[in-house]
Amino acid sequence: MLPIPPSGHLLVLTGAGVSAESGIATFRDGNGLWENHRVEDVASPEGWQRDPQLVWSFYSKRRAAAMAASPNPGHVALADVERRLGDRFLLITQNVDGLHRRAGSQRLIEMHGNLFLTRCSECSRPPFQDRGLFEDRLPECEECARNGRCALLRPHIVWFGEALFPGDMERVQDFARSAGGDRFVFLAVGTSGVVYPAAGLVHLAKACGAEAWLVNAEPADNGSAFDHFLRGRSAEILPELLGVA
Ligand code: BJW
Repeated sequence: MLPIPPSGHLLVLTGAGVSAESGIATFRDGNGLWENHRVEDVASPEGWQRDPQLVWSFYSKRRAAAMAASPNPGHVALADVERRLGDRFLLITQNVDGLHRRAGSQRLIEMHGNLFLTRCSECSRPPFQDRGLFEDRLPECEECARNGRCALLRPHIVWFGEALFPGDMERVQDFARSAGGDRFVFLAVGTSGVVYPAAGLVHLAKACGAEAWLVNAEPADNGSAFDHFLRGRSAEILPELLGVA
C-alpha cells in the first residue's frame, strides 16, 4: 500500500492506460495509428486547418466510444482514495473521456480537455456541453452566424502545440508546493511519459519533496525519474495500492 500517513498528500497523474481496461484505445500501444493517421495529424492545429472533417470524425468516434464505456476499478479506487484524503488529494488526467468524473472524482484537472465540450474556433463564447456526432458534416457556430460571420465549432481539446488551459498548471504547482512540507507521494498511472508538460510533472513533484511511483503496463519514457515502478494493469494494481480493495 502507498505510504501516505494521516497528514500526507497524494498527487496523481493518469493517462490512456487507465481507461484501456474500460475498452478505450490508448494512443501509442499497437501501431499508434488511428485509421492510418498519426495522432499528431488529427490532434493538432495543422491537422484542423488541413482537414476539419477528419478531425471531427476522429473525435465523434471517440465520443461514441466514451459514451459506451464505464469506469473500471482503477477509476473507482482513485475516487475512493480522494474521499479519504479530501483536499490532500489532486488528480490530473490527460484523458478526455470523462470516466474519472463518472467514477466520482471531483478534485480533478482534465489537462487536455474533455471530449464532451465544444467551443467556437473563432469567437470567445465559453465551451459548452455537447454529445453530438459529426462524422460527415461540420458543425457551425450559431453565435457567429447571428453576427453575420461563418465559423466552425471545434472540440475543447488541447492539441499538440497548443498551450494548456489557463490556471491548470498553476493549480498543480500550488498543490505540490503546499504538499512539500508533509509526506508527499506522486503517482503516475497508465502513461507513456512521452507528452509534455505532463511527462515533466514527476520532476516538479520531486523538486517539492515527493516520492514518485509509476504504475504502467510497460516502462515509460521518463521512467528513470521514478523511485518505484509497479509493472502491470492499473485496474488490478490501484485498488490494492490505494488500500481500497
Ligand atoms: C497501461 C494499461 C493498463 C496500457 N494499465 N498501463 C520536444 C520535447 C518536449 C516537448 C515537445 C517537443 N516537441 C514538441 C513538444 C511539445 C508537445 C509534446 O510533448 N510532444 C511530444 C510528442 C514530444 N506538447 C504539446 O504540444 C503540449 N503543449 C505544449 O507544450 O504547449 C506549449 C505552449 C506554450 C505556450 C503557447 C503555445 C504552446 C500539448 C500536448 C497535448 C497532447 N494532446 C494529446 C491529444 C489531444 C487529447 C485527445 O485527443 O485525447 O493528448 S496527444 C495524446 O498523448 C493525448 C494524450 O493525453 C497524450 C498522452 O498519452 P498517454 O496518456 O501517455 O497515452 P499513451 O498511449 O502514450 O500511453 C499509454 C500507456 O499506458 C502505455 O505506456 C501503456 O503501456 C500503458 N498501458 N494499458 C496500465 N491496463
